[in-house]
Amino acid sequence: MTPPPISPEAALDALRQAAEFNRTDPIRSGSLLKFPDYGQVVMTGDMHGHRRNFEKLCRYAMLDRAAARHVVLHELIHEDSVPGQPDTSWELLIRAAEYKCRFPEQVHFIQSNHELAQLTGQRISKGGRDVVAEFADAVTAAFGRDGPVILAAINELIASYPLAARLPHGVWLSHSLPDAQDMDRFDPRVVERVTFDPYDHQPGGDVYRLVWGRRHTPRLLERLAAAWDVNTFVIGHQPQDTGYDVPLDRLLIIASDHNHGVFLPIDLSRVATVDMLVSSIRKFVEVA
Ligand SMILES: [Mn+2]
Repeated sequence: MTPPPISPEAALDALRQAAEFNRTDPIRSGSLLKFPDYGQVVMTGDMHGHRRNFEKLCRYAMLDRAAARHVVLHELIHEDSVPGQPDTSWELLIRAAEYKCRFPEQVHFIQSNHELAQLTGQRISKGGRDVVAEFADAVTAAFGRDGPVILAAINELIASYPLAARLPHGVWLSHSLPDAQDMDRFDPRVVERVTFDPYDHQPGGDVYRLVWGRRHTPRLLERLAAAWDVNTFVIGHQPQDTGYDVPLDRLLIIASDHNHGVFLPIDLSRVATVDMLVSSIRKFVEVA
């Protein structure tokens, strides 16, 4: 067995400490991150194990030199691996945990459906493969007898994630939004809670609906905007071959998981329309 690129001790340390930093994040209220009205937040889309884009993001953000800059990460695991090759996206998750430990007040995670599925053991098929089982197998293959304890620490990290973020001038950040058809059954106050029942994470649960929804309508956005006191939504979850899309006039979807992926720096001190956000989109290919 080739040794993993990070020792089990260092990985455990990073995962557990990052989880604690998530739980005690000073801008966290319930399961919502409330950003201040100064500085900048760099929103990303799904990353799915894309280490090169993550490294570019770190180089761009220069968090050591910009104390008022934040980075929001989500859906880091479950890469499109070559058939027969292990899913190594656990490396990205551990790197991101280390990043959180280095900059606990600047790096933030939010919940996604792939990570939630890893936590609950729910099966997700991608091209006929069960990516949840393959991820667990890959961690066990990489860490040997430390595999189970690493997987438990990964679950602790995922369970510590907040659900969404609100910026001061009416911008909402989350992995996705509930389906329009579920709006009447979805409780937007789920983001105010800290603890969840297993049911919340299962189909029909509010956390599940928030991270899994795909069918959005102007009416849904209007209701969520009123419930959360925002105007504009930035999410990931739906693949974007060209990096982003504006499917509805107050909804921007971005993707960070391929070579045409993008990220979005947002000025926290100013009001931003969707058009302004779109003009701020940066492509990973432009970052050295
Ligand atoms: Mn997703």
